[in-house]
Amino acid sequence: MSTSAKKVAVVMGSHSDFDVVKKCIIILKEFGAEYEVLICSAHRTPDKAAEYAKTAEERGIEVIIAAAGKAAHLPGVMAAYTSVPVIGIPIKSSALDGLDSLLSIVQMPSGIPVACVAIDGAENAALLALQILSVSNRELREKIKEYKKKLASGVEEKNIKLKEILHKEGL
Ligand code: RP5
Repeated sequence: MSTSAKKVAVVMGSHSDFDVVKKCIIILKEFGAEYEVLICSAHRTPDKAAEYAKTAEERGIEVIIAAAGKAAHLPGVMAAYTSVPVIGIPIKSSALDGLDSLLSIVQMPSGIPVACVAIDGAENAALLALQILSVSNRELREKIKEYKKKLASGVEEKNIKLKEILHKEGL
C-alpha cells in the first residue's frame, strides 16, 4: 500500500468480505492508485463508520468503495456522512445469494446516492473509482484507455482461437 496521501478508501463490513474485496485492491494497485483499506461495520462499529466517513474528505479521500453483505448498510451510511462519492459492492454472503445486499445498496433514498456494481463486482468498483479519479488526472485516464484496448484485443485473440476450433471440428 502506498504511504502517500490516500485517494481511495476501501472499506468492508467484515473480514469475511476480504476474498472478494481483494480483487478490487489488486486493480487499484495495478493502476498505481493510492488507497487505504479498513474493516468497518455499519452495525457492529457504527460510530467508527460514521467517523471514518465524516473525516474522509479532510484525509484526502476522493472516492470511497464500500463492500458489504446481507443487510448491506455500510455504503449508505458512508454516503450519509460525506459528500465524497461512494461505490457499493454487494457481497454474496448469505442464504439469499447477495440479492439482499444488492437491494440494500441500490435502493438509496433520493439525495444520498450510492453507485452500485454487480454482486461481488469488486473489479468494476475499482475501475469505476479510477474513472472518477481520472476526471482530474490525465495520466490515469490514458491508463484506463490502454486497459480497455487490452480488453478488446483479448476478445480478438479469443475470436482467432474460436475460428481455429471451429475449423478443426468442421463446424
Ligand atoms: C455484513 O455481514 C458484512 O459485510 C458481511 O458481508 C456479512 C457477514 O459478516 P460476518 O458475520 O461474516 O462477519 O455486515
